[in-house]
Amino acid sequence: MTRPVLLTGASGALGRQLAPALAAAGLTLRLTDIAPFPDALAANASFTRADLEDGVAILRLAEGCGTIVHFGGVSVERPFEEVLGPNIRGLYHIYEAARREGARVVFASSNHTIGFHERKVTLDADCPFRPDGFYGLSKAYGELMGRLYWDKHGVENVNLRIGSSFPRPVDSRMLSTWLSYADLCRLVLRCILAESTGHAVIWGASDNSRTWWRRDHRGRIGWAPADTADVFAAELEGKLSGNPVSERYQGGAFCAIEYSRKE
Ligand code: 15L
Repeated sequence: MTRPVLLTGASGALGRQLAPALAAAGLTLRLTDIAPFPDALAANASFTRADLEDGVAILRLAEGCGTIVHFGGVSVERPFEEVLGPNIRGLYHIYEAARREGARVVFASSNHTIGFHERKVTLDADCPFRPDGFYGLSKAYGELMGRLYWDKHGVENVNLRIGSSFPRPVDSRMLSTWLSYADLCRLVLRCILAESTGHAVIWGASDNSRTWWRRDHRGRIGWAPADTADVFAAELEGKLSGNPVSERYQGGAFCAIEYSRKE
């Protein structure tokens, strides 16, 4: 039988999609977040409020779990000091808990780990990191933490380099980066159920023909996206940001935040 799954960030936009989907798949869920869980709880789910910076609380929550689906922490660009606690120290608590329990980690990484690659290039998942801010840097650290814990302790981890997961794409960039909620939920379920993963990196995007991303480790978990942003192309193709820095790089508007490079 599958051991319980701990889902952090359960009260966030993506956590609220994942909680009912994973519960409906029959998994026993422990949900946690620093904010209250706003939705009805499934019979096979419980919720505990906790701060990722509280290592003892995280260890307790992870007891007996086979997977930690880590969607908690800061999810947009913020000043360094705000990112530090949840995304750096908090991530260490997640990995220490996974090590103790022999659990797999499914990590919500982000396209902002590679945001300063230009849009004209197509990337494989083993491309160099080019973070576009402190948030993207913290996600790159998270992926490298996974690398370390797999190499040193055999802690399996799947790092989902999520593009833009929203109800629908809203601009031309998202014709390349959109991940539908349904594809996200199927992806995370496969990450939990897959026989073995090692340290894996997977682009979190639907089947978008305008994609900037190519090879990754999805073959290990048996996932392929079913949705596509292409059906929104006629409506969104001309919907540009108007900012040349945003339009040049894959990370879009995050690249333009406090951008001060001259050439
Ligand atoms: C992310 O990592 C953010 O969490 C999300 O809010 C979006 O900004 C997304 O990236 C994106 O790049 O569209």
